Amino acid sequence: MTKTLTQKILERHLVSGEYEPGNEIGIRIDQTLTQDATGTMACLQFEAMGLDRVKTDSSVSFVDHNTIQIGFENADDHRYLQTVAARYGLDYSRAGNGICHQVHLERFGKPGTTLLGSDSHTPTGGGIGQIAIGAGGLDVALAMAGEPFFLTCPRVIRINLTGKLESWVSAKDVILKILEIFGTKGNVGCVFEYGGSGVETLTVPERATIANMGAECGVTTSIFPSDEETRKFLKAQAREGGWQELDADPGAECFKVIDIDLSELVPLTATPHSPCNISAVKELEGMDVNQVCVGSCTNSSYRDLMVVAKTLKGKKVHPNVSFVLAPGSKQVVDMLARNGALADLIETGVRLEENACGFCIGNSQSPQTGAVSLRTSNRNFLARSGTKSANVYLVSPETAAAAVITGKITDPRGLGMPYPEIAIPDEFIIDDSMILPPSDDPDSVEIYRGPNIGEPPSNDPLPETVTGVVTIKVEDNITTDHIIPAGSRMKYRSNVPRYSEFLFEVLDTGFYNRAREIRDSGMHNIIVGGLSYGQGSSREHAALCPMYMGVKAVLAKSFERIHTANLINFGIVPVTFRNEDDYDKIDQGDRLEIPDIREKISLGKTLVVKNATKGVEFEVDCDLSERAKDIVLAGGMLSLIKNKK
Ligand code: MIC
Ligand code: SF4
Repeated sequence: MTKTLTQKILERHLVSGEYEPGNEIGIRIDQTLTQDATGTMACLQFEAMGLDRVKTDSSVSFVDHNTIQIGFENADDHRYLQTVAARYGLDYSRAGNGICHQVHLERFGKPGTTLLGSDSHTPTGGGIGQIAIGAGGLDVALAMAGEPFFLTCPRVIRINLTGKLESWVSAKDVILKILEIFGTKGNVGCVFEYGGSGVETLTVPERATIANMGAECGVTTSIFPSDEETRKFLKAQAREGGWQELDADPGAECFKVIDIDLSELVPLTATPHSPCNISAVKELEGMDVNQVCVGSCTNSSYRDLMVVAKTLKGKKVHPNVSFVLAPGSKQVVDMLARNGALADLIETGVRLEENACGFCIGNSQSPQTGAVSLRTSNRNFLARSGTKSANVYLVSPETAAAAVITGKITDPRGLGMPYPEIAIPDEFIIDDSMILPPSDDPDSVEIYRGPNIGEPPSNDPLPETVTGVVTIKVEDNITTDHIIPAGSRMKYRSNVPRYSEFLFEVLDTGFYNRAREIRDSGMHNIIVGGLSYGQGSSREHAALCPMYMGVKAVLAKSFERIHTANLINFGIVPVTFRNEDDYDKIDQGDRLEIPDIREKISLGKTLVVKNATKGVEFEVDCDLSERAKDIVLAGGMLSLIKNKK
């Protein structure tokens, strides 16, 4: 029987269930990655499991998100993470070493293995033929403890690439095209598997850019074959030993097949405020630009920054533009420093940020009021830049560089200069001194806990009946950035009571006070959402903080994968409208009841929602696996684990 690459790797890692799309399966996780904004909670949860050592082949703890360090909180978190890593057997990539996905690809990723990361862009590893999946911190903590990761066995969408990209068109334009085709919703439970003759024309960093932003479509992951190009990349990273050839069998059956001729693609952009609002750059040409930001885990590789440096060599930043650059890793900067490209960039007038997420997560370089900001990052959700009125356009490094020169949105093909083709170097500069291995004497390591670090909050078992108030009713496409912002608020990630004050801040600053009053009056909070609720990040705080505020159920037209898992892990019931029109039968402030929710979930019976305010009732769905039911009934995974002890 012929198999997709996804099937081959998943089957090799299967520990429970059968490989059949739609089934729940459990897989063994070889590698994990965490980053500081999600990793502190994940490590606290790991510690609570009482193990001596991580059980994976490799677990890496990265510090790349909260590196601005205004106040003591983040530095304390970093120190905590460093000591936990030393004690429990994780490698620790220090602040300054780079963005988790970029560094992981460079120094750790291995074709044919599984990687679980507490960050939604973990699928970047698909660029070297890994099954790399983003998940909530608690799921990653469990994987670190050697537990399987449970997921819906995916349906494989094959994306056949043919042809070769024209000059000034690059990998970002490929994934923006894919976002135009698939959108950000309706792709839950699928994997994008790339193949076809066009694959060999793309280098590993380009493949990684494409795999990275598959996250915006909501797919479980994206994967490329591991071929000679992969070997070349790993060899240049002095890691050729980890290479193996991997591809789908010819003719392997897929859920869907689409063809993309790379030679037909043109420079594209995602316009505000969603990565799937796609336009050709040409159509927006001439629009004034205030800010250009190059970097993020999507486009901060050596290849990307070299294209920008070569395009800008000898030029100056346009007077109306603020040009920001956040390199992906220390290795990338090292390369650019030694070959002179960094000097060229400095000459242009660039504003250099640290090798970290930086502007991408909105904790720095927020643009001016109403700005047009061109960014090579992956998300342009409302207010993510830190400026709610700003309009963020997602573009390739080529399009970004063109705007730095002209001060306007410019199709880079019209720059009238030769295209700087960037080859993968034969050898990258290898210096892992910013990656600290675990301690040889773990028992001697004392875990550092700053005052900002609290215990993960606990939850009660699911009540017999949910009786509550609709604290907020939101529209379609609500992202985790809407639910709980990152940016300057993110420094409270280890302090759930404080961080919860910012819930839904972007949409409705009254949420927190209403939720607190309802919770303190002994009622439950209920959230009502539209289609694709919980898009975007893996941040489990979008479930953990609502749990802390007494939210017991979210009713939505549909949910995104990682957020559903997070809701379940924190004991919040994800309920879907059986009939989407019933969404209109609820308003914010309505009193709802979901009678006998415990019993009905446990027996798999249909749930009914009674709207006492409107005097109507309707049936809803809550399709949970037996495993998920146990978690929700216990009040979340941590309660379930405690009960089992
Ligand atoms: C993001 O890009 O939104 C983040 C910040 O990296 C998140 C993780 C987080 O919120 O800590 C993600 O993508 O999962
Ligand atoms: Fe960091 Fe941005 Fe990538 Fe998230 S998307 S990991 S914030 S660079």
